Amino acid sequence: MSQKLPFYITTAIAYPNGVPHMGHAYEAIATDCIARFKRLDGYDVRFLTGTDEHGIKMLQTAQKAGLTPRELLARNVPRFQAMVEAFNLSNDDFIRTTEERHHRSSQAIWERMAANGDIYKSTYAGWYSVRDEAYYAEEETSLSADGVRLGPQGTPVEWVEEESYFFRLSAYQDRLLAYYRDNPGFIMPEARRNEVVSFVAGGLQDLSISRTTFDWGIPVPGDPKHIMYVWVDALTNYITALGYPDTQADLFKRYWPADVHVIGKDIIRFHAVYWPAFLWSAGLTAPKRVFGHGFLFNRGEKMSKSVGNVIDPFDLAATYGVDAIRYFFLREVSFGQDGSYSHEAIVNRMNADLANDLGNLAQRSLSMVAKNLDGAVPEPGPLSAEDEAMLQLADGMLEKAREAMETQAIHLYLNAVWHVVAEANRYFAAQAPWALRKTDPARMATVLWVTAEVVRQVGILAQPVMPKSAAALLDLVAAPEAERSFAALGPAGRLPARRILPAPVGVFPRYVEPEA
Ligand code: ME8
Repeated sequence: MSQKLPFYITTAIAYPNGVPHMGHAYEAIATDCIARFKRLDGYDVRFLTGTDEHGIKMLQTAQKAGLTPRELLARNVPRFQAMVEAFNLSNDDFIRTTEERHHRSSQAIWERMAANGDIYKSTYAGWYSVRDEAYYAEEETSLSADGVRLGPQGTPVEWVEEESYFFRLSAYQDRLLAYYRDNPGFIMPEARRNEVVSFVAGGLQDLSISRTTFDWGIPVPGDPKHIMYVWVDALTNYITALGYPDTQADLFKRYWPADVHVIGKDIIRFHAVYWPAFLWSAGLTAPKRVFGHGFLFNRGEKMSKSVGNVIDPFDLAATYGVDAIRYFFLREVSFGQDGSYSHEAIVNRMNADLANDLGNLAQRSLSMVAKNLDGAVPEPGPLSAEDEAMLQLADGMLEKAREAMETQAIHLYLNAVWHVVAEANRYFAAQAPWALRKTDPARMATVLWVTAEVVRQVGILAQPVMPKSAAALLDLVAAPEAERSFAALGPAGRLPARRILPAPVGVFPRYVEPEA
């Protein structure tokens, strides 16, 4: 077995009651960036994504379209799988909750929770939001101006009264609070943690975990008139994919507990309250971290089908390119905060950060190597204070990036890398190697070597965010496959003199507005 440290990371599993929207793609891209970063940093990474296919929302959407739930899935799930391809995700597995392995696993966790005395039968009478697939206490709901009762996320709730199994969530209040206290990094970012702590400290009600009025779900073991509440089955996906209920399975032993569940802020309660309690009840350990990212808005407005501003991620990728979109969202939005996007903002990042700052730096320096040095990496002469300072900055990127990624601060990792890109542009302009060509060719060679070395290191560190373009950048400095991980950063991987470089080609296209 690998000597590498394991790292297990997951996205939420999306409801395929519609096609994927940019919020889904955003979560997937961010999680992929973290997974790739950890892989390049020497971890044995397992990355899971998938689809959440049960529940009354799926059933109602299918009925409205005159379809069975399975027909609706056949229509939409391939779109989520296509999104995985289109955005170049590096997931190791794609779980669908209608799979047999998942039914087995969900029934097993139920049986373990029941055996632990945490499940009992009673009657549920209370509010339910189909859109959120969530039960809410009366005091969490309110009446809208037109008399509709709404849950805390603004979605309509309906009154439900039926026989139901309950999970003894109330019994876990103290243990949850102790877990939050002893593991301050469990819920990130901090605003989300405070929200959860005050919810739990306010007192926990037992949770209704089965329904009898529809049958699109996983039957309760021994009482198939009941189907499981969709969130019991949904959360279990994270262990199904590791082989649960076989806790001796290689994957389970190696990767559980998860290092990070990346999810949106609207579903933090399920992950940070219900999920650890279910796991403890079943005799398993809680995940190490739940990271609740923010919501994306289109020009500051919430995406909604009725407003007609839902952006198709496939359209965005086709218009600007996959890597440009990945870069834009991860650089522009502080991970954990809400973010907004617009055509102008995307074009600005593409042209300023990518085409100008990074693309031109590579193009200008490497085309001088091609023209003046027959495409061979020069032997650097004695290094000036400016050269040393530039190299030191480049060598320092990894530490800053790592520190940022310890807390999933993807934007800070990218800031650290692009700060070096900006400094390298300043260095290149100040050293003016084109002017040295005649006056001091040895000095020109040194400046070109330093710049190419910075391009090499930036190329390595840009791989998690822009896998294809960064690979193309590394091709330009002829980096061998074995020297593209973080182990090749810093002095260890310095660009060797006399390496022959290919003719430089542009890697980052400038966005040009199509003719009206
Ligand atoms: O919640 N911006 O599925 P889902 C950013 N099946 N993220 C967004 C977003 C937006 N505008 N809209 C949604 C579910 N998301 C459950 C999850 S996990 C065991 C079960 C995020 O399709 C959302 O926060 O409604 C969630 O993390 C993910 O997309 C899937 O949302």
